[in-house]
This record gives sequence, C-alpha cells and structure tokens, in this order.
Amino acid sequence: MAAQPAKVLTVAGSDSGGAAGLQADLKTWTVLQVYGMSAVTAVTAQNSVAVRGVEFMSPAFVAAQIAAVLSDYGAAAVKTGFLGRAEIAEAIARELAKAQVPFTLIDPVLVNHRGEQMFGDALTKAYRSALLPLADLVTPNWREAALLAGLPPEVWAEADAAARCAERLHAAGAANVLITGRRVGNEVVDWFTDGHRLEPLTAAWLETPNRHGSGDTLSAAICAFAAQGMTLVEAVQAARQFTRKAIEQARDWQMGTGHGPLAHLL
Ligand code: PXL
Repeated sequence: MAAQPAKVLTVAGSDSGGAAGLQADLKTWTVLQVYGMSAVTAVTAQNSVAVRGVEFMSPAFVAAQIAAVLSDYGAAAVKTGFLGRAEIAEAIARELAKAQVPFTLIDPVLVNHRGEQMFGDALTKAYRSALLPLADLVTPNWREAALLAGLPPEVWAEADAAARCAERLHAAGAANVLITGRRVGNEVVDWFTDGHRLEPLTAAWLETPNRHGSGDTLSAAICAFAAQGMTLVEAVQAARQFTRKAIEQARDWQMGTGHGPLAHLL
C-alpha cells in the first residue's frame, strides 16, 4: 500500500486559465505529493490577458465546504487565497477558528501584479481583524504588506519599509510574516520574520512575462512542506526554490498572449 499523503486544504478562487488560484495550489500539491482539497470562494472568467468576470459563492456555502472537509478528512495545513468580499473572509475566519488546523497560512489577495487594489477597504479590514490573528504565516506581496499594515505605498521609498510593515502585521496577530517579491536592482527580495529578527531572502531577478500564480505557488508549496513536517524556516526556503524552478522552466513559454503561468510539473 502506498504511504498515505499529508492532507492540505485551500480556500480560494478558481482561475479558469489554470495559472493562479486553486488550480495553482492543487497542481503544486500534486507535484509535491500531498493530498489537496479545495473550498471555492469564487469563480473567475480569466485568461493570461484579463479577468473578464467573477462570481462569488455565498459566505455560508464557503463555510459549508470548509466544515465538510475538516469534519471528515481533517487537514495538516490550510491556506486562504482569493476571497474578494469581507463577508466571505469573516465566514472563513469563523470556520477556521473552530477547526484549529495545525498550520494556517493566510495569503492575502488584495493587489494585482499591476499594483492595482482589487477590492474595497472592507476586505482589507477583515483580513486584519479576522484572519491575521489566525495566521501561523501571512504571505503578502510587498504592496499588500503596506496596504494591510495601513501604510501608504510610498513607505517603500524608505529603507525600513519591510520592517515597518512586518511589525504591524505581527502586531495584528500573524505569528510569522513573509513579505514577497520586491525587485531591488537585479535581485528579488522576500523578508521573513517570526516577530524577532527580520531576515531578507534574496535571489537573482528573472526577467520573464510568465509569473502569473507565483505567489499562490509559493504559499501552496510552504503549506505542503509544513504539512510534511519541515520547520517553517525550512518550508519557506524549500518553497522559494520550488517556485523559482517553476518560474525558470516556464521563462520562455508563450501559453497565452499575456501574463503566462509557471511550469509546475518539474
Ligand atoms: O494570484 C492571485 C490570484 C489568486 N486567485 C485567483 C486569481 C489570482 C490572480 O489572478 O485569479 C482566482
């Protein structure tokens, strides 16, 4: 009999293009050999060029999916992705508070890759008040980190921006913070903190149009490695390497005409 895989749950939106959202999570999880489950928050009609539309599930039915899965299968780790509405975020927080999954990762989806805020301020507030207190790890990109911290985007002109954002996210209840994906010269920097020391994690910047779903892939891989028993610091490092390889191998792909996916199947 094959060894039983660790079980992991994503609470996320569907990307019809298969690059981001729950599709990126489930692909990552299959490749990393964990058993993926999904509670769907919303369905998007999108491709590599644009998001054409979105339809949301009711908050109660998002909660029902989470309760169904966790009351039977259980999970070693859970992550949240595209939530879109404050009421959905709050319903998820209520279910996750009841369930006490051993590892909870909150991957905020608030600012798109063009730097545009995707949803209203009520959702940002719901993340801060309801979801960050449940987070073993929160993984905002650098723009989302400032938004969630209640700091203006201009904070990133200051040398201590990452420290100031991380401190506020930690104070809001996130046990650990990973701020991702800021380009600095010819490097890309993530910052990790457990609330004590802030550690910059750097890699060479890879120029490519294909990085759609890279944040989802990174946070999904962290969940997979944590569910398999790595320490959080090990899981973050292994997930950064996995994501980097997935970007590298899709570097020259032309899957659609726009912002293309990563190569999950390494
Ligand atoms: O990459 C963030 C993300 C997450 N989930 C869904 C998305 C996106 C970005 O396009 O569409 C469903």
